[in-house]
Amino acid sequence: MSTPSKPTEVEGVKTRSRHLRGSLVESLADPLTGQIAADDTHVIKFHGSYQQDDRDLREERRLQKLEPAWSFMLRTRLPGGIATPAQWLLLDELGRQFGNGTLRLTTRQAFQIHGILKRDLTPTMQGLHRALLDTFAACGDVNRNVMCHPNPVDSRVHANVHGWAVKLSEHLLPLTQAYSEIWLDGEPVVSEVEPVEPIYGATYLPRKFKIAIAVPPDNDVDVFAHDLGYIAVVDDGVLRGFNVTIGGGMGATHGDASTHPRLADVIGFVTPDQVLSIAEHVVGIQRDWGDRTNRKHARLKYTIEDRGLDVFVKELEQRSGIALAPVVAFDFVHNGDRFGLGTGHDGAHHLTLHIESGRLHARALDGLREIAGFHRGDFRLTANQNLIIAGIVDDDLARIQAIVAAHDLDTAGRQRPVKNNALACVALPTCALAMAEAERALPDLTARLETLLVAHGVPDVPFHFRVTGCPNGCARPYLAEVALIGKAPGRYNLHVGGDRRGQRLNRLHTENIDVDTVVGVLDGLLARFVTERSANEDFGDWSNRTQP
Ligand code: SRM
Ligand code: SF4
Repeated sequence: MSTPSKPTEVEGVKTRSRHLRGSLVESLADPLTGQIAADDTHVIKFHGSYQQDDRDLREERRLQKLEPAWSFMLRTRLPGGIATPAQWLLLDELGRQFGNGTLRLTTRQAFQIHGILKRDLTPTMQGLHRALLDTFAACGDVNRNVMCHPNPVDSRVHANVHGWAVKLSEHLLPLTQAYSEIWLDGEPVVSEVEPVEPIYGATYLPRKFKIAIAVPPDNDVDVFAHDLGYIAVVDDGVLRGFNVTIGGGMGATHGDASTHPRLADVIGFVTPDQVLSIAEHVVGIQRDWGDRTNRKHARLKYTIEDRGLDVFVKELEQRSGIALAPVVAFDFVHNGDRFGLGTGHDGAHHLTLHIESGRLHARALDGLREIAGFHRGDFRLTANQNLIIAGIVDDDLARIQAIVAAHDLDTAGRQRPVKNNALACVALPTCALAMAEAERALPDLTARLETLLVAHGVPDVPFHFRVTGCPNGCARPYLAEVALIGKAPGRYNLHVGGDRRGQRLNRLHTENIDVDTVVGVLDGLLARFVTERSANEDFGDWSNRTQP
């Protein structure tokens, strides 16, 4: 007789954590080490931070018998990725003062500050709070940052849709006071009676949970990669409601066939007043049905596969009391960003800047700080690690453009069809899970692939290229036309065959190859592509059609 599986260790940590407090206060106060207690490394994720060590220095410090170079990454909760100039200035200041001097724009429209020492975590959190920013629930087994198409074109629709991203984020925020207690005022807000978490319960979710809202024809948020998605249905500038998607996810583990990326299913249409209830009950079902015995099998996508989509949807309708209406037809044309200057329906200007891998170094930060000093609109992070300076008034346009040019802020290049659409996850040196380089390898990789395009006479053919340092999928690589997925130092799995709308998963083409071999294999594929492609056929479509 098989014994029932036990809950994972992390479930125990959550149970013991007293609603996400753990022993963080004691860990932060311990001056003898730069790290925190083992249990707290799980608890602190719910507060938006990861303990990391600089992997470039790991071996050297081991030889010197020093503890690893511990530091913390902080990730903001920023629904829809919108920051005011005041918030920008503060993020810039905190990144320079307490971080490693860079800011990182993520694939989920958040800011990350890397390299914060333990003793600087509290002042950084308090600094963010001064700008009305927080990092609560940006990580951990809860609903994360809610993504939303930044829609620089139609501000009426954007304001409405973005409002739903904010409401979803607030509605699904844990109720524990642990965050303000630990980071903000130090006063235990709750001592005798533990707060009740009506949505999450005492052990929160089995695993992370992600929501995105797309506004067709743009699928820049890659809505099918999320646990829960909403596809806006807009008629003549008016938001009618949303098609609902469930069960998307990217993460996989090399050599474990039971793990895999999955595209979400579109299950029906809801009106705006039903949005929060649907989210709450999808989360509730996952809380009750999700696998708490195996974290690799704990995402909603596996719950749906194990129970069956129909069973899940029936349960959702029953719990929410909402009968989903039939799916409304929708059409996505693109999951990238459109660079350069655009003008919205209200006449405001929006400048979309390409930021390679979302990493802002000193020079770019200097330029953006100058702009934030007088800009009267806002800053919008895209799901493709890029930045929109949005809502520029006529009077400021020339000045902003001059600063952008002076600081080489827009790295979108002419004749850079691979670079412009590429994504790379952070990977080394901060990511503990990286098996290969990603962000640091990207410039060389895109340049080599573009050289190939030129050699084959198709220099203008864009292909969506994504690189990750491991199979967890942080740059949503399984949706790219061409992807490299880290296997070992300098070695990758090559995937081909995704589309440019984020609606098809690519497939493994060649396993465990070095970069020279990657270039060689793509050289061969491009040679065939240029002769075999049908009129205007994309590389992803061609490779999906022709490659096994
Ligand atoms: Fe991610 C873990 C970075 C978006 C799937 N991700 C990590 C960690 C925290 C590593 C760790 O657990 O120790 C990475 C921190 C690296 C660093 O030093 O900053 C990390 N993930 C990122 C970011 C910064 C990548 C980027 O270059 O922008 C993205 C931050 C998003 C944010 O602002 O919240 C990021 N991660 C994603 C996405 C894309 C998305 O959500 O649209 C995915 C795939 C979608 C999904 O969740 O299915 C993703 N990250 C993962 C996974 C695999 C989860 C799974 O279901 O198996 C892990 C590993 C884990 O959770 O155990 C992971
Ligand atoms: Fe780290 Fe892997 Fe995510 Fe890249 S894909 S950031 S290597 S966990």
